[in-house]
Amino acid sequence: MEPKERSIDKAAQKMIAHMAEAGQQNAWDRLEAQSPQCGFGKQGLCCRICTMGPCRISKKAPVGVCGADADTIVARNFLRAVAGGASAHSDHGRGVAEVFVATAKGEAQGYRIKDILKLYKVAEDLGVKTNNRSVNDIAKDVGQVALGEFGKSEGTQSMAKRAPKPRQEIWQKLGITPRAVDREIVEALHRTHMGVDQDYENILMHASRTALADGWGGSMLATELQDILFGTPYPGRGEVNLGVLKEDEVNLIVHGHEPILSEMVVAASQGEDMLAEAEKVGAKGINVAGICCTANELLMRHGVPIAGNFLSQELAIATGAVELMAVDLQCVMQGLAEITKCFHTKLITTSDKAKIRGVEHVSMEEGTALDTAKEIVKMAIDNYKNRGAVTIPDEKKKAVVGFSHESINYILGGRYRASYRPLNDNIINGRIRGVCGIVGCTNPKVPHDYTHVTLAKELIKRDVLVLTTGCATIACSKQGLTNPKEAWELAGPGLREVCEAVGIPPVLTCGSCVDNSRLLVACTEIVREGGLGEDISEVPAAGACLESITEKAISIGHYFVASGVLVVFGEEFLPVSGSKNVSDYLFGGIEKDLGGRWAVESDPVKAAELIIAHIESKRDALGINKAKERKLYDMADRRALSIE
Ligand code: BF8
Ligand code: SF4
Repeated sequence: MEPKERSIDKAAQKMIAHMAEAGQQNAWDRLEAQSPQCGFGKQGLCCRICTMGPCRISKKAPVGVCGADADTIVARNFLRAVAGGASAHSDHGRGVAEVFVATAKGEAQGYRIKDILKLYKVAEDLGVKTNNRSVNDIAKDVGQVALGEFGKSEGTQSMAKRAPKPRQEIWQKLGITPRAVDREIVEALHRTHMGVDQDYENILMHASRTALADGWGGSMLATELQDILFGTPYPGRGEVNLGVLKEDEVNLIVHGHEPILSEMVVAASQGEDMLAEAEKVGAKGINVAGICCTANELLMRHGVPIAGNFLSQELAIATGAVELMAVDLQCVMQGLAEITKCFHTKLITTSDKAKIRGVEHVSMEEGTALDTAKEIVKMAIDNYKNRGAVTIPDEKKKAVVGFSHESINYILGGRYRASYRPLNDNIINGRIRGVCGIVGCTNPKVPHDYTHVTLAKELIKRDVLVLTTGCATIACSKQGLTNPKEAWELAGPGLREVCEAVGIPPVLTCGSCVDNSRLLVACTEIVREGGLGEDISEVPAAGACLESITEKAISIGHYFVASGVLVVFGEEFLPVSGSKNVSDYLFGGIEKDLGGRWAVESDPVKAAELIIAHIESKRDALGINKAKERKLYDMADRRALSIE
């Protein structure tokens, strides 16, 4: 397959060609080696839950050995995927909460509570008293209450109380207000054990509750605590793509998800001592760049450049310019270990939860975080001398990034009247038709970045404001869609007018995948501001991920659906087609219960049509689509108006 068919990103194309010439393998090659892939798995029809199986459902054998039918098996696989995704986000959130508590106690090296205003706000949400108390005392309690949210024995998720009242009532009526995060995940594994829950609707209802525990629990806690600890993002400039790597500096890439590692690496790399060390080896500086969601976290908060998204991780190594790649957890390919063997690049793992066989492990613990980060930076510097030939593609784009709920509020309304009013007003008057979240991964089964970028372009052209997270946000930034001047040209007239007036791009970068919780908060604020319905399901909004890979993406998609939003995935990436009943429920029936639903569409142009039709139908239902043209009165009108 030609590099152009593998990626729309010119930097990626160059590196793919370069790797092919050198006979080096990447994810696209391994996908080819795996083809054809199992058709049962693609449809969700393979069950490996007990050793009477594995069972595969077909016409010849319509039920498994235990009698489980296609509906049960597909629903069970779906729930297990949601539980896997929710566990990843939530364990990340728990990790942050632990560092948060340690910081408040003064036991974490190098960290401090940065956003005190937000600490007060989150304290209120979690029921922590703030009057006459020190910042660290409040933070200690906030961290401990947050930790409790994962495993508490009673009650429901505190953050879920942020949702609009009618939304909370829907969840209560269905009995799916999420309880402790751990409990929902454990129950998901229990229910999907052999011989337990065998009613697909009942299984899917718990999938909704588990996903909600992620969105309004683990992910939201992770985002909020990270903002307090590392700073709430506000708009700033940054650069994105492999061209951010520097020929004459020590390049250190941080890759993964938890900013606990990367924040300290950035801090360590800026120290005078480290810069002096770099000079000693002949480098002009230390260039830290990010890959995947860690990159989003760092760019949003510190303007640290992004080298690429998921499918760029191996390509970055193949430039030969990376002295060290430090990974923590999630979305880290084991293939990295192989490709680093061809270059001088040192790969190190840092999370005790995520080691790679044969790769050096440097354990990152909060008590010694800064020292460990310095050690990592020093390793990168020491490796500079081993660098061989370098091929850095000359591709990078400027981006304006850092759109948290707080910063959107501030930009739209100003410091003294921070509010979503201007956004709501412009949706109501039709300059902006609605809002769409484009989120998630880059899957080698479709051309890298293609669907995210095409969908975003189609939507902004039609005056839909786009909010992005995860690898999708990096894809859009690589094509200039988050650079205001470049992207305004591509926006429809109404959206362009609003964006120019406010000074924002029509595609907003909202952060990493756990930061999808920011989009839940944004939807809630739109409702609270008034004029666009009483519940999230009434807002002209949708979500999409046409290149999804992970269980995390399925959990995210499902918590949006369970919060009342239409979510569109690429067809192959939602493995439920093996059961008509499950598909019918997720694509239709669930809307009656929860107000949101799933849809599948692999073509981004058609997906845009689907999303716009949905947005317009929501506008119709709100009654904001009535033509408001000036009426020219004829004599009959005048007579009707005249008072006799
Ligand atoms: O959490 S978008 S490939 S990097 S899963 Fe992974 Fe998907 Fe990228 Fe971040 Ni999210
Ligand atoms: Fe087969 Fe049932 Fe066991 Fe699944 S649980 S592997 S369908 S026997």
